[in-house]
Amino acid sequence: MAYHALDYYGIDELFTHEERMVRDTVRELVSSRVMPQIGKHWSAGTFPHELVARFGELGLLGPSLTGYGCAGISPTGYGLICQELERGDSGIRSFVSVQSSLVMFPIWAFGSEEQKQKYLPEMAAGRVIGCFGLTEPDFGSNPTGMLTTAKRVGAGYRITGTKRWITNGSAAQVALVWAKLDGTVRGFLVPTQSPGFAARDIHGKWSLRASVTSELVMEDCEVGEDALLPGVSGMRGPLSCLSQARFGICYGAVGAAMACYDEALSYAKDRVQFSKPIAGYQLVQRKLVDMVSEITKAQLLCLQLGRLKETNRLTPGQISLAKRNNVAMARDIARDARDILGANGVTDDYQCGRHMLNLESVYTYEGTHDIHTLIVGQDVTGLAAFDS
Ligand code: TGC
Ligand code: FAD
Repeated sequence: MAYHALDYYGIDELFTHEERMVRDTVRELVSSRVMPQIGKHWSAGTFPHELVARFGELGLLGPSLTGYGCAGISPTGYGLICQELERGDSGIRSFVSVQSSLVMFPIWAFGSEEQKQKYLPEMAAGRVIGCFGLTEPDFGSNPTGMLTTAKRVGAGYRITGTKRWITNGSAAQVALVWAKLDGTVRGFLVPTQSPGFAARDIHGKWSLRASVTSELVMEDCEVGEDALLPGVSGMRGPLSCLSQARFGICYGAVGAAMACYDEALSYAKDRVQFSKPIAGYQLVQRKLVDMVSEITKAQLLCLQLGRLKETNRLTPGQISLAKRNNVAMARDIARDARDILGANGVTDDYQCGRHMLNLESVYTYEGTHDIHTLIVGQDVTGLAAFDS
């Protein structure tokens, strides 16, 4: 089925020529390379690794970073890349979010010159894959409580602990592991071949099936002095990375919603029940119009989010508000699209069921919907409601 991207308010004209070019390139890539095979990968629970080199060639990895082989496009351009990739599948966008925002960004922002030279050009080309280890089995929404520790030994560090739910975990050559060194959270670039490091995949997911999700186990894992990210300490380190990735997710969720709307509209125009296509019935039109309304609002939110970021005015609270709104919006639209498709909507002949299940993970990761409620709640009231 040809894809018709919803743009009810002509928002397209508010993007720069370069942003439109990048978006159209990724849209075409998703149509030609992702859509024909994503259903198969999702069913098999495999990630399409063959796409990674192409992402590198097109400059989609770390795209808004400058230097070191990165494309240096605008934050809005990065957002549009996420939108288009998630139109294909949330797992594909996750790969790019983790590589770009959660691993390349902190190396670029907090790494030594040697670390930047060593990792960034290889990661931009897709020859080295990274993962981001923050969450632990008992510390998800509250990563500050992490148990993973690093101790100084000789000319390096010994890391001990377990990270869980780590995207790209077993596919990565380098893991950015957050661990407490003398009680303070620090970032360590751990080569995954290091002695004492193991990545075990988590199976049985009914969401983000076309994405690698792993547990990282570090038992006296020894790394060199050069593994420590020198430029940041405390929770500001991982939370700064999350701000970058959440920004991309705000756009990505819109892409998933646009895919579901497009499928539902096309199906409703074709599917005849009683005397006419179901698109001609008021109740179905109400669902489609609600989708147009919510997607259009989310697109405008994203546009302003990008412009605020480009002028260094974007706050974590504003990102949380958009992550919370846009992912919930996409999750609702995926479910309504599935409803419009009737029984066909529960089969993998159509994509809305896959998006619906993927969006359950997106609703939870990078801060759950409720945690983002509390972040914005704290921002507007000045009172934190996370604890007690
Ligand atoms: P808090 O005491 O408020 O702040 C600690 C320090 O961090 C600073 N800060 C931020 N800096 C940059 N960006 C942000 N968004 C920031 N938020 C806070 C803050 O100014 C302070 O700095 P300093 O210098 O004064 O020390 O933070 P807290 O430790 O109490 O945390 C509160 C809370 C609940 C908001 C935080 O823990 C949180 O966001 N929890 C949710 C956990 C989460 O989102 N995990 C995601 C794991 S990664 C993932 O899911 C990847 S999915 C794969 C994919 O992306 O596709
Ligand atoms: P919990 O924190 O146990 O939350 C469970 C429920 O309790 C939620 O509804 C939550 O909103 C609620 N809750 C928690 N605290 C409060 C509170 N104070 N007030 C009110 N309600 C509360 N992590 C990484 O570090 N790197 C990755 O690459 C990564 N990839 C992921 C990929 C997938 C597919 C998934 C599913 C997760 C991934 N995660 C990753 C982990 C993700 O960030 C966590 O799952 C998320 O932060 C939530 O933590 P949790 O699952 O432990 O849930």
